[in-house]
Amino acid sequence: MTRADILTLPADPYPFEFVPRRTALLIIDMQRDFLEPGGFGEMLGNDAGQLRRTIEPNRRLLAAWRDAGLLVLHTREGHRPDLADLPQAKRLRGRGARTIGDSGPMGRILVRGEAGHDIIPELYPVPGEPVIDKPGKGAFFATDLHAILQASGIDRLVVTGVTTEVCVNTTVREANDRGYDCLVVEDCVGSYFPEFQAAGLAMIRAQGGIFGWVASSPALLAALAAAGLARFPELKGAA
Ligand code: TIU
Repeated sequence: MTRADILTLPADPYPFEFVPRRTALLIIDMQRDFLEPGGFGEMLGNDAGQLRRTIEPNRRLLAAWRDAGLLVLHTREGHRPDLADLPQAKRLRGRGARTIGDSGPMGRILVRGEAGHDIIPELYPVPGEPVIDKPGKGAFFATDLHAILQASGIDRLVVTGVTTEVCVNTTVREANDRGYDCLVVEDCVGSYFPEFQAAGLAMIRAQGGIFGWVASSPALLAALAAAGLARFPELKGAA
C-alpha cells in the first residue's frame, strides 16, 4: 500500500473511499477560547466539557495523519486587532455583556494574536501545517484555503473540530459547493449542545450523503494502519 492507493472505511451513508495523498485533515477552530474552562465559550454560558471530549481523539488522528506524511490544515476563527474585518452584525448579535474584540478571560475575545484565539496546546500546529485565519464561520469565506487545497492536489477533506453545527457544518457546506468530498469524524467534532451534535451529523449524511460521510476515528485509524501508513504503536488494535 502507498499513499497513492485507494483506501476504504466503513461510514454513513456508505463506505468512504479516499486516496491518502489527495486527502487533507482539516481541523476547525480548536481554539483556547472555545475549549478551555473560563474561556469565551464558557463566558457565553456554555459547558466547554462538551467540546473537550474531542481533544484526545483529535490528538490521535492528528498524530496518525502526520505519521502518514499527509496534509494537515488548522483553522482559527478571529479578527484583526483593529476589527476592520468584523461586521457590526456579528459584533452586536449576541447582546452579551462582552463581545468580540472586548477584553476576555484570555485576552481580547477572538482577536488574532491573543492567547484565547490560539489553538490548544494538545493540537498545536507544527511547521509546514497551514493555519487558516478566518473571519467567518466557514473556512472558505475570505481565506486562501481553496487555493492552498488546489495547489496541493486535494480533492477530499477529513473534517474535525468545533462546533459541529456551526463552523464544521458551514465549512462542509462551503467545501461541497467547491467540489470537495468530506468525511466528518463523529468523535472528533463537538457541540456545546448534545441535540445539535446529533442533528449536525444527521444533516451531513442524510439523503444519501447530501453533504458527505460520517465515520468514527477508530475506523479511520484502522484504515490507515491496515494500509501501513500510520505506524506508531497506539494504533495497533484500533478497531
Ligand atoms: N467555531 C465555531 O463554531 N464558532 C462558534 O462561534 N461556534 C459556536 O457554536 N458558537
